[in-house]
Amino acid sequence: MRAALVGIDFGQGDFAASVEELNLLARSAGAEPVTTITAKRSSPDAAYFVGSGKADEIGLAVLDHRIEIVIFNHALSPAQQRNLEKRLNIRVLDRTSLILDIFAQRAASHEGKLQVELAQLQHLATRLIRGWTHLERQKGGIGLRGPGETQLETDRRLIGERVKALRARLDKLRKQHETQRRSRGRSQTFSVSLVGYTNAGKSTLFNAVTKAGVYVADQLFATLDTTSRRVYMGQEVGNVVISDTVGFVRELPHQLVAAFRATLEETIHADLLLHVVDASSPVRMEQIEQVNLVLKEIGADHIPQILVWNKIDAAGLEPSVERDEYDKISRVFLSARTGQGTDLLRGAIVEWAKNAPGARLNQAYHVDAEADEESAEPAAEPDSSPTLTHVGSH
Ligand SMILES: Nc1nc2c(ncn2[C@@H]2O[C@H](COP(=O)(O)OP(=O)(O)OP(=O)(O)O)[C@@H](O)[C@H]2O)c(=O)[nH]1
Ligand SMILES: [Mg+2]
Repeated sequence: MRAALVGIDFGQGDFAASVEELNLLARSAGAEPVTTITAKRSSPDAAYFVGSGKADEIGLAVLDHRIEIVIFNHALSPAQQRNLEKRLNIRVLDRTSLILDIFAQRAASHEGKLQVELAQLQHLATRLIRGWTHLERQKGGIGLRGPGETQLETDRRLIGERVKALRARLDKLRKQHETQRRSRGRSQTFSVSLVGYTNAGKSTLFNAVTKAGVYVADQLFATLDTTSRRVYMGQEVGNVVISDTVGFVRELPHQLVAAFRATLEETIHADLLLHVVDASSPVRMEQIEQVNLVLKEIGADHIPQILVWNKIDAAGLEPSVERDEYDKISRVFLSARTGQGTDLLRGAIVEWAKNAPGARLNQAYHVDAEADEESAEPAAEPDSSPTLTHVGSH
């Protein structure tokens, strides 16, 4: 599908990089960007987001390049989207819808699909409701209820019901996760979650460390579902659980963050986050900041992090480890692709796991951990003297 990209420079951040990212997002959604239209503004226009002159320029580009869809690098209000579609006579997509669309295409698991549908419906609902109040105000009089409005009301009610059903099902799944996590908590397995900007190389690193065959691709949001693997890290710490998760992006639609709470549960409850950074990206610092913002939004900003500077092969860096002022490992430089430095990361995980609260217990426990997780009864109360109980029972 031939697409025209529209990016407006409001003088914030790295504009070129953000347009380049829109290009990647569009490609990841299956579109083929053939032209990019940019402009500078101090604030968005209320009616068209861009000025009407710019809108006409977009209209010309649509004809010139036989464009099938126009994609904005911004969140458009329902009115702006409608006005643009009318004026340009073509489908207009905003950044939020684009990301929702990629997620919808990628969702593979039952849970992933439910989460995406919930986010999409919530996105749609705000548009319907706003359209509805707008119509209400316009008509105002008694007896002027047209079939259009009745239809809207029905749509809104149906969406409301579906949202409720989806929430209930996701809630049930969330409780199941909680049960699984609690049983793991009982065995005190140290848990590590890979987080980071989309395309940073989380899945590649996950595969390198766990030998799992998770899908890796040079596209945004290749991973949507959380995959966890138990990895034996040697005598001292026994097993740790490592999870690969969905990537983050600048201005991740908040409906998605909320909907993916269940998927991100592993992250929220991890003992340690491996924050994977594409060291070869010129906007890596901005990406780190964006990831930390999302982590804050899901309540995972208090979990200790190791910054993993990945892709050192592309960045021309050497594998190494950096420590903070408390002598804790804070950064590891490696290449998930070539494997350089992955041993340093294993060492870092072992060191963190050894020093974690409950580490001794895990050590005494690791031999039977696998069997115990399967048979553990759900929602056990925390033990008051876990060390003795667990060591004694084996
Ligand atoms: N040069 C280089 N490329 C890498 C390295 N690690 C990953 N890549 C590439 O980066 C791209 C993204 O890798 P993924 O592992 O899918 O990234 P991800 O963070 O899981 O991405 P999402 O799941 O989409 O959020 C792929 O093309 C990888 O081959 C590395 O160490 N060096
Ligand atoms: Mg991935």
